[in-house]
Amino acid sequence: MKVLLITTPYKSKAYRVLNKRIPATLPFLGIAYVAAVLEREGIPVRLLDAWGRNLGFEDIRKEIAAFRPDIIGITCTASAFGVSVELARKIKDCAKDITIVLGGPYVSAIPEETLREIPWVDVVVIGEGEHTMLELAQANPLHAIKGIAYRSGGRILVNEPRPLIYNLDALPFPARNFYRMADYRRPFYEFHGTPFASIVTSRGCPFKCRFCASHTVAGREIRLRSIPNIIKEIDMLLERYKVRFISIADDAPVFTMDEARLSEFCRAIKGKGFLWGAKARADSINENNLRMLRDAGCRILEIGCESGNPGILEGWEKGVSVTQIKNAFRLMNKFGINSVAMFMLGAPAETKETVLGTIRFAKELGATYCIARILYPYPGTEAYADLKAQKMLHSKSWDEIRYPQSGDSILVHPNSTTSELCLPNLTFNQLLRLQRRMHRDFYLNKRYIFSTLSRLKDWHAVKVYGRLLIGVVRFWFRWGLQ
Ligand code: B12
Ligand code: SF4
Repeated sequence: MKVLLITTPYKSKAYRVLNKRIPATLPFLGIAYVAAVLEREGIPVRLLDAWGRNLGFEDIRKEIAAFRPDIIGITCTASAFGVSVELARKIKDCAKDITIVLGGPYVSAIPEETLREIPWVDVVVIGEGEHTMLELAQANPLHAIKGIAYRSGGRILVNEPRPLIYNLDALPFPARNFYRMADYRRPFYEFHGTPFASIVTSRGCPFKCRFCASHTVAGREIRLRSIPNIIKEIDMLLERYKVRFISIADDAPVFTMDEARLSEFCRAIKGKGFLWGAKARADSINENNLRMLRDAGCRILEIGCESGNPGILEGWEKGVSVTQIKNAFRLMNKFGINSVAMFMLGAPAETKETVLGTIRFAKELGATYCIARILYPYPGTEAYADLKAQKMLHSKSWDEIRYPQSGDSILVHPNSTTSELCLPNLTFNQLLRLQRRMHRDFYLNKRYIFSTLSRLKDWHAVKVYGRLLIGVVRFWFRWGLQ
């Protein structure tokens, strides 16, 4: 059977405009892994990167008419869900015979509900999709395919789970040949315009942060690729795509916590001449691994700080303290590694005072960038279950949670977060205002501006940073302040 895979396009004009100034961030590797396995097994497959290429339905329709697939698979994260569903409906309207398959973290957590609510979707793939999609494409009987939910005789059936993929080295590299890799450029100004790519070196995270949905696909068991296998992919990226910056997209803890593996990795890439970044937990940062990272070309680390309030941090059960966070940023500054401090506002116990405390905390860290998001209670997470149980999600919010309207990044488009998150001490609009205040206070203060200016070493950097700044300010004024 012929398979067309699609990454979900943006919906709102606002994001498309912003996207012209700030290029697409990271390509979707999950669906590209699915495409790679199908390709290897001889299934006729195409992957249309509607997200990265900013495509609309008309472009997608043309691709369908040209390729005439039997199955269309669409990837689904929470923020893109509404758009994926709408796209699926439009496809079904013009081609009833095509089997529509949804996959990805969001639908993996709610497969039955997805099929119940959305009659034009035929199959939901639960969890890792490579082998499940292959069996669908090989036309195996549905009842025999592990890891799917599907319709049969007016009923919705959920098959037994598909076991996790343990031998990650046995997978082909993601089918980046379907992406216009040149369109993916590093947005941060230090590496702005640098051809870049992302890789995943492991799957699964053993931690149990209550807000995190990673486990809905990857589970809680760490599975590692071998270093030689990773190096082979990196060499290919350097040669074929002339990549100069690599983002390691693994879940935070795995990459920096296993020091022996990290050291093997750092030794293996020395001299290859590319720069890279990764995510890390604050409790995994120490002088020893920062030295290794810096010497091996690591230039930026993303740290999930979540909150500057010890009680809130504890409530998320992240297992990281404010002291460890402060220490991590102090050390990253000492070793000259750029940092992104990621925060999440809107814990059940959040008050105006706790957010203001978090803002002060963020400013003290001396991070290179700060990103504050508002909690999105993803189905499948403890946060979702807790908020539901405590009636902090309005009853009608179920719809909104399943159909967030913007289809864009929650980070920059506040309307894509459910407006039904209903905390005892803060209204949703108050949270939005505090989120804006956090960004404003972090970036528009003398200390930050001075330290940023001192890092602008050439005219190119000034131009790039200026354009980026104008783009963001315009965006916030036109769309962010509704
Ligand atoms: C890199 C990354 C990004 C990148 C790339 C996006 C991407 N989807 O790959 C960028 C920076 C763009 C990004 C953005 C966002 N992300 Co993100 N991201 C990740 C991260 C860290 C790794 C993704 C990855 O490559 N995983 C490895 C691959 C192998 O797994 P996978 O992508 O899940 O794909 C497998 C299955 O899901 C399935 N599958 C996926 N698509 C399809 C399609 C079909 C048809 C089939 C059959 C199967 C299938 O098969 C794949 C192979 O096994 C994950 C965390 C994680 N561990 O997954 C979060 C994660 C996916 N992101 C998340 C979120 C929330 C976002 C944002 C909304 C953040 C924001 N506030 O802006 C945006 C949404 C963007 C969008 N339009 O969808 C959540 C999703 C939660 C949810 N329930 O939806 C995750 C799980 C993190 C978390 N803390 O919970 N993200
Ligand atoms: S937030 Fe990070 S450390 Fe916590 S469970 Fe998710 S991936 Fe693991």
